[in-house]
Amino acid sequence: MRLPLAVLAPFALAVPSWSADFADADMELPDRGPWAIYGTPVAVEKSTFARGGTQSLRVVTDNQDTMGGNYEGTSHNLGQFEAGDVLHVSFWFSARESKPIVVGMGRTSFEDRWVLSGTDWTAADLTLRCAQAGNYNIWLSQEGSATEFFLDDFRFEVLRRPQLGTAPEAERATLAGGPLRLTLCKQTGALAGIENTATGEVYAPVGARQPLFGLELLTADGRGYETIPFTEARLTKVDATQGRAQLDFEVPSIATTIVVTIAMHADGSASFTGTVRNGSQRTITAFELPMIYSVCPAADPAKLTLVHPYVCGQIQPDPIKAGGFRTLYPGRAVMGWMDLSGEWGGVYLATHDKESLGTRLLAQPAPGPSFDLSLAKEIVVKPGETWECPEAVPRGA
Ligand SMILES: [Ca+2]
Ligand SMILES: [Ca+2]
Repeated sequence: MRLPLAVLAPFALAVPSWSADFADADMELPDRGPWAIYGTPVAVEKSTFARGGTQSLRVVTDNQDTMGGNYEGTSHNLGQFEAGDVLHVSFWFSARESKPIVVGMGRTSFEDRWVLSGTDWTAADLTLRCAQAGNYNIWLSQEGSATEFFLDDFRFEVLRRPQLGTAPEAERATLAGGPLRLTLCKQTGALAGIENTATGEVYAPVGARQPLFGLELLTADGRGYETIPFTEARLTKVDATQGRAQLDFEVPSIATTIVVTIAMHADGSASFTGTVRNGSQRTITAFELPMIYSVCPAADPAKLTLVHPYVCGQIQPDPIKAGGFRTLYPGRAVMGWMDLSGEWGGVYLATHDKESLGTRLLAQPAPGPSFDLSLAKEIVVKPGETWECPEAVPRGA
């Protein structure tokens, strides 16, 4: 059945909450405030050597009597978050003799770790996607030798995992070519259901709207990156048949348009392609398509298996507990695909890219419990330019 072409009034999803609660971010409190001592540093104290205002935080380590390996320094609580929330911390540091510092983020251990170095005041820009619900911290420490460094002007942003609500039944379109059946929300362009009609499994709940794509841009000052979530995109036109859909979006805040085409195939696969037309004054640095969110291709989530592309394909049993992965291909990953399966099969997601652009692959736990899978291309789309996103293929197997 061919659904009629519909021209929609712009319909925006709820705006995500960016929170910035981070006490003493500018280090101007008179005392140490919320900056905790961790391990056995020599000093964690305020200093008048400041990047902004009149104070910074001075951290001195001696690499002696340290706990948990070589680490010691200062830490700051970030707060309570859910699986799938994205924490973005930026700050400035200055380390004596340009010695590296190590930054960790996580709940009770470094779930991600960065080694930073620079001369004079240097900007740092770190992002962690929470793999589990819990209370998160940031630790700032030495690498493996005594050091002295100064910290100032922190900024903390939280991109909560989107809650997009339910697509009204009258606004759903169903796409299928083989056993993979996708449901789309014709109001928002959100994906709203993934099923395998061969096994009768529901991989992602039908009706529950999930994001389809995301963008990343350079900030206005060119020093950092800003994520534009799917919730900022408005669907302006949709044309859906059973085997194919074209969705036209605009992102008013950055004057950019995006066209996503989905084609369904008899083998149970789907092809996602996109066209991004950058009408903003900033450079677009990444385009994420598709986002295959909230999938659980298993009756028992503990029976999930994740095949991810480290080395020759690593098999991760119980990936909800193990935390999944984020990686870059080519890079640490040697293959541009991943596979999440349960008792009877599952979802395979691959990039088909002749240009071999850098591809970020993500498969990480989400509430439910379930998994969020996505592919993102690292690109440079300058103001006024148009870019064609190579094909990405999810398949129900
Ligand atoms: Ca300051
Ligand atoms: Ca020490």
